[in-house]
Formats: sequence, C-alpha cells, structure tokens
Amino acid sequence: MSHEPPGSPAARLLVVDDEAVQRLIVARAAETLGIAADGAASLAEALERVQAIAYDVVVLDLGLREHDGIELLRSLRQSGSDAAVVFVSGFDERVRQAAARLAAALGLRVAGTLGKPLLVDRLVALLRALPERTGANGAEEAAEIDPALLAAAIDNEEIVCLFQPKVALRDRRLTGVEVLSRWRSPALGLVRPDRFIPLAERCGLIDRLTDRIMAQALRRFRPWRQERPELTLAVNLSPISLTDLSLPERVSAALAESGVPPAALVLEVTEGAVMADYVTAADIMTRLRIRGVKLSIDDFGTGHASLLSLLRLPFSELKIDQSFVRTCLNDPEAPKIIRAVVSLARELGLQLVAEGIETEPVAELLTRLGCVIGQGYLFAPPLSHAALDERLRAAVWAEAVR
Ligand code: G
Ligand code: G
Ligand code: MN
Repeated sequence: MSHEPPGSPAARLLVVDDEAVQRLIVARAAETLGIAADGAASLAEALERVQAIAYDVVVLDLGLREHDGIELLRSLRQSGSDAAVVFVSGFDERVRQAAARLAAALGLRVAGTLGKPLLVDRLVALLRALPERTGANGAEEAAEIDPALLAAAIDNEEIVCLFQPKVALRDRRLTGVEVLSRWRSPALGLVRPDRFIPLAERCGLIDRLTDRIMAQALRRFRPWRQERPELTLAVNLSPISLTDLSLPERVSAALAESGVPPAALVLEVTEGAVMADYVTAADIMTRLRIRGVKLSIDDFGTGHASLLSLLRLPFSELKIDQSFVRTCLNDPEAPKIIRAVVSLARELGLQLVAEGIETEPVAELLTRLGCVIGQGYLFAPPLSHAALDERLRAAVWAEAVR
C-alpha cells in the first residue's frame, strides 16, 4: 500500500474493495505470485491511484458502497490504462458477465470474474493466465504510412480484393461473398485494412479507394454471378462514404461498367456510420435502394445506434456481430440475444447473417436458433479470387465445408 513507483518490473495489482479482509486476501494471493499489490477502499481512492500508476491488473469489487465500480472502468480507459480487469462480486453471474462485457466494449482486457466468497485458488489461476497486452490504448501502433505511398498504391492496383464466402447454414450452399481488401505493398509487405482504411479516410483518399475496390470486385464477381445467378457481392463502405451525396451515382456507374445487376450488390455499413449524419445517410441509402442495390447493417449490436432510427432505414440485411456468435456457447445471454435478433429480422423481412462462425458446434447452435446464413473461418477465410474461382469451378463447396 505504498505510493512509491514500482521498484522492479514485476507486475503491479490494484485491489478495489471496501472490505479490508477482501483486500488482504487478494493482496496475499498476488504476492505469492510476485505481484505487488496496492489496495483502495473507495472509488475515489482507486481513481487517484490509477491515474498515478500504470497497473497491470485491477481486481474490482462491483459492490462498492454508493458506487457501482463501473465508473472506474471508464476512468481506467480514459487514463490510458492497459490493465487487465478481474471482477469480484456477490451479485449473480449475469451481473458479472454484463460488467465483463462492458469492460471489453470499453477496450479493456478482461481477465475473468469471481464470485463471493472469494476462492483464492481461482484468483491465483486467473492471475497466472492474464490476457495478453494489447499495447497501451494502441499507443504502440505501427508508424504512420506516408499518404503518397497509399495514393500510388491505389492507382497501381496494389490494393487487392479477397472474398469471404457466405453460406446457407442448412445445406452449406454458397449464397454470396464479402469483399475484404488487403494492400500488397512491395515496400511494406501485407497491410491490413484496419491500418490503411483509416489512413485513406483521414487523407481524403477513401472515395478513390472505394471506387477502385468496387470496380475490381465487380470485375471478378461478374463471371461467378453469370454461372450462379443467386450469388451476391458485399462491399464494405466507410462511414465517410455515407456523407457523400454522389455515392449513388458512383455506384450505379460502377455497376453499369461491370454489367453486374444492382440486386447482386450489397453495401455493408456500420451502425456508427449511419448515426453520424443520419439525414444525409438516410438520403444516400434511400437512393441506393431505389436503384436496386441492397444494404446491410454490419457488426449489428456493437454500435450505439437507436434501434428505431436504424430499423426505419431501408436495410435488406442484418449481420449479427462476431462477438455474440463467438460467445454463444459460453455466455448464457448470447443465445437469447441471437434469438431476439432472429425474430426481429424475420418481422422486418431482413436477411440475417451470423459472422465469425469458427466451429461446428457454434454453427449448429446458430442454425437451431433460426439463423439462416453464416460466414466465418469454419466455412472459409477470405480467399483470393483465384482460390474462390477454383473452388467454384470444382463445385466442391458443399462437400468441402462439412
Ligand atoms: O478482413 P479484416 O480483418 O482484415 O477486416 C478488418 C476490417 O476492415 C473489417 O471491419 C472490415 O469491414 C474492414 N474492411 C475490409 N475491407 C474493407 C474495404 O474494402 N473497405 C472498407 N471501408 N472497410 C474494409
Ligand atoms: O467488420 P466486418 O464484419 O466487415 O469484418 C469482418 C472481419 O472478420 C474481417 O476482418 C474478417 O477477416 C474477419 N473474420 C471473418 N471470419 C472470421 C472468423 O470466423 N473469425 C474471426 N475471428 N474473424 C473472422
Ligand atoms: Mn463487413
């Protein structure tokens, strides 16, 4: 319980609990692992400490007097902390799970949850297996790429389209593909979209990039569609694109150029993109729909959109986010949420896609819950056009995925 900065590189833990005995139990457990432990008896004390010291672990009692402990999560995040969080609570498992989800949503690492009375062995096990560091709030991000390099790459077609299959869960039939782009840079190697898309957005290159990706994807897609008229092509849109009133014309031009019918194209947009400038987004989306293009809500359940505002827009598809899919076997809440989304989609006539399916048991549960279409590593990762071509031509799809 000292105020000195850590004298050694050993891990440092903060236990926040209003009961002195609990603080002592946690501190003793930590010390057996060589982890230095500080204690805070109140939220105020904890806030002061996390601003001063970069903790590796915070063990947080959710039932602090007059406070809910959740406030501390926000402060941790704001202070740039990279601490892993362990929740302790006498509340039921649902409350602990909700807190854990909140922390994860805030970008904090969750090490686990513990009930009361505290089982020291469980705590020690959690502390031994702390989740990997993400790098303090992304502060250790890779160096900024020169925008001129990206601009040249766009013109030189260094940005390539990969295609991830969407399949009907019942018979594993291919129903469409989603375009996920990659930058194959001679200078930088393979660059992932989470690195170059935000850069393109900041540097005013995103429209050019989107046009190029769309043109390339449509060109690749055309022969597949001619062979299999039921297939759709999904392209992700940047939120910036939903502020550009010329988007519908640009999309129509790309479609006309490629000879792909508008109904084969699905544009995926996230909740956040829609809510940033709702009126403009609604304008653009309505005009896209009038032109026959389909719209999909991507990463559904992760944004902060008002459900009503979202569902009044002319969407044709809803993609339930990977986070619900991945946890559906372990998190007792997830199947309930999925079932509710299934019935919502059904009522509104939206096609429902479950993303991030990695295992057969997950696919089976989702099918049972009423999901019709799935996407994920179980079926296929994002594939090059040549690889997809091969599998389509060989007609091995349905057998290969089982
Ligand atoms: O496939 P991957 O893990 O690398 O994709 C990471 C993120 O980048 C995803 O959120 C995906 O939607 C986004 N993304 C991938 N390709 C594109 C693209 O061509 N345009 C836009 N706007 N986003 C993309
Ligand atoms: O944000 P969006 O849903 O467009 O992006 C999909 C992202 O998910 C891409 O980065 C893609 O590479 C990734 N992805 C696709 N299938 C799986 C999967 O089964 N598991 C995981 N972890 N990621 C996946
Ligand atoms: Mn997507």
